[in-house]
Amino acid sequence: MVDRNNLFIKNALKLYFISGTNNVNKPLPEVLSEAISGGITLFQFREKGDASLTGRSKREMALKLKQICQANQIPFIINDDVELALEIGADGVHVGQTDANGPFVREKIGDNKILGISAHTIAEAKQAVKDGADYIGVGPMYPTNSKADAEEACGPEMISAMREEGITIPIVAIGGIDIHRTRGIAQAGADGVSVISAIASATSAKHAAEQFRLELEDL
Ligand code: TZP
Ligand code: MG
Repeated sequence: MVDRNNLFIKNALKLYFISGTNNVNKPLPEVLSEAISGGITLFQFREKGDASLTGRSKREMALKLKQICQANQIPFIINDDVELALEIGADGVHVGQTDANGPFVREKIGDNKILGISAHTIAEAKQAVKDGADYIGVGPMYPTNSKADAEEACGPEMISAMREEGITIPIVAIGGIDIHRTRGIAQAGADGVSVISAIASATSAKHAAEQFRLELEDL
């Protein structure tokens, strides 16, 4: 069972690493372990694109990644695949606007798993809150090459606008985030940053994660 109170989630969102096997240049379990030793606070397995794993090989990879997260007390979230999350006992599921809807996912996963929902607009954010999201992922903040069908970049202003509109649930920013963009995003009202390439494509995932943690330290 995972703690779903706001404070726990907000802390876990601080440095949220997302990756699939297509985002890395060496075995994903290795990159995940390095990123954990550098200080990531949450991990999402997001297996997308050409030649991505499916079926049994996807399940085996997910299990391996879950075990690494569990051994290090890092919550483990699966993108989109509710069945897989239930099957292997992940800590939560993240869905986008074109995936299964929030209430359906909440019904399936029950009250003991984290539900994350992507939101690009204030209306989507308000709906996500109603739909039982534990946190929302807001973006893309900046242009990104890591998502084929990404919406137009909205910038950290979208997060400040959501906060002004009374959205108080945990928010993590996503999309084109590097270390230099982290401070402005936190100042706009995000609880943390989520990144794919800044950690997955770094020469050292550990060093990249450490740099983010240093930047986030006093925020
Ligand atoms: N959703 C919005 S942008 C994005 C996702 C999954 C990709 C983020 O990847 P990167 O490499 O950190 O820009
Ligand atoms: Mg999706």
